Amino acid sequence: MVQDIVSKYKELYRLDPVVVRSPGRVNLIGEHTDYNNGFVLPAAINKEIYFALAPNGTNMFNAYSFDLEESASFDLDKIEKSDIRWANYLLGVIAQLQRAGHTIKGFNLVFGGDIPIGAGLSSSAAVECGLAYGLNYLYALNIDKLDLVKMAQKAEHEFAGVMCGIMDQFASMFGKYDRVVKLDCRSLEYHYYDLDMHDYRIVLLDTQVKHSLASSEYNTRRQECETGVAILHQHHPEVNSLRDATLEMLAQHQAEFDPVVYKRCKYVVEENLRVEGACQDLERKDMAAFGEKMFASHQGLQHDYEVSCPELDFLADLARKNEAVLGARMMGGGFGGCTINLVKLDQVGAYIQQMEDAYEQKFGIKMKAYIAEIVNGSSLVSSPVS
Ligand code: GAF
Repeated sequence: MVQDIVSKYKELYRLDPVVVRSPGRVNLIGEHTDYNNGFVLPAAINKEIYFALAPNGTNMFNAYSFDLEESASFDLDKIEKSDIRWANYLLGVIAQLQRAGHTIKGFNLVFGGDIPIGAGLSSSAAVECGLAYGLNYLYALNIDKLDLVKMAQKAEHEFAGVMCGIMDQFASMFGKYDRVVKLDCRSLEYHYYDLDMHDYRIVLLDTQVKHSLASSEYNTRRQECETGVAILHQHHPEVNSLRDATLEMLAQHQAEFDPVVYKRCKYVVEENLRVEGACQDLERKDMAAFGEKMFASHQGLQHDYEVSCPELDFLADLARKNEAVLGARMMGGGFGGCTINLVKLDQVGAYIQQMEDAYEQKFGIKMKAYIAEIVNGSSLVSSPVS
C-alpha cells in the first residue's frame, strides 16, 4: 500500500515525499465516556492511512485521495469548509494549525489506506492525525503530540461537524504496539496496559450497516448527559460532569430525572466503573473477568444508552453464547459499524465462519471480519532528507 501511495505521488508531482502513517483504532471498553470526562481503553490497529507529502513552492494545497481517485486544490490563504467531504478532514487540520499561528506553505499530498469507512474504526481521526503529524514534521513546527490530538479533534468539530470526544484522535496518535491505553479524558493522563495476546485475538465483525441516526443521536446523548449533570450539580456542586457522579447520587435524586435521562446517566457512571475494573483485570491477567465487562458494556449500550441496533445486538448476543468468545460488544458511536470480540486463538477461523453464516441468514447481508493487531500510533515512515 505504501509503495502505491508513493508511486502515485511521484507520478503526479515528480518529487520525493515525506511519508507518514496513521492508524485507526479499536476501543476495548469505555464507550460514550470520553465526552463525559471519563475513562476509555482504546488501541491503535493495523488498519492504517499513509500520507505522502512535500512542499510545492506555491501557496496551494493540492490533495489526491488514492482511494477515491479524486483530487482537489485549495488556496492556503483562504482555508474554509469545502463541499468536497473528504477534503474537510484535511482542511480542518490546516485551519487549526493556522489558527495556532503556524505558517503552512504550499504542499502536495497523496493519501490512502485500508481503514474501512463507516465501520467505526475512526478513519476520520486517522486522516486528521496523519496530516497533523505530517505537517508538524514537514515544517518542523515542534507541536507536541497532545496538542496535535486536540487540533485534530477540533478539526472534526468544526469541519466535519461531529462533536466527538477525544478518544479516537488520542488513540490514533498515542497507540503503542501490543498495549491498550487507559486515558483519563479529564486530566488527559494516560497509562499503557499489556494486552496478553498469546491465547486469543481481537476480531472485528463489521455489520456493513450505518444507520442514519448516528450523528443526530450522538449529539442528543451529549445533551441528555448535560441535563443529568445540571440536576446533580444543584445538589452536589462538585459534580461538573458525569465523571464526578456516583450511582448513589443518581439513586438519591432519581425522582427529579426524566426516566430516559436517568438511564443515560446511569450507563455512563457504570461504564466508567467498568473501565476501572477492566484495567484491574488486565493487571491480574484475568481475561475472563475482562470479557464479562465487555458483555456488560454492550447490555448498557443496548438497553440504557440505546445506541445499538438490531444487527449489532444480534452479533453480540450470538457471541455471548459462544464459548470461543471471552467478551464482545458494539464499538464506537453505535447504530452500525463493528462489534469487537475477544476470541480464543485456536477458534478464530471457525468463529468468523459461523458468525458470517448466521448474519447472512438473518439479515441477508455479507458481513466483513478483520483480525486486528495492535500497533504504534502515527509515525514517520520515511523522509527524503533522513
Ligand atoms: C465516536 C466518537 F468520535 C468518540 O469520541 C467517542 O465518543 C465514541 O464515538 C463513543 O465512545 O467514535
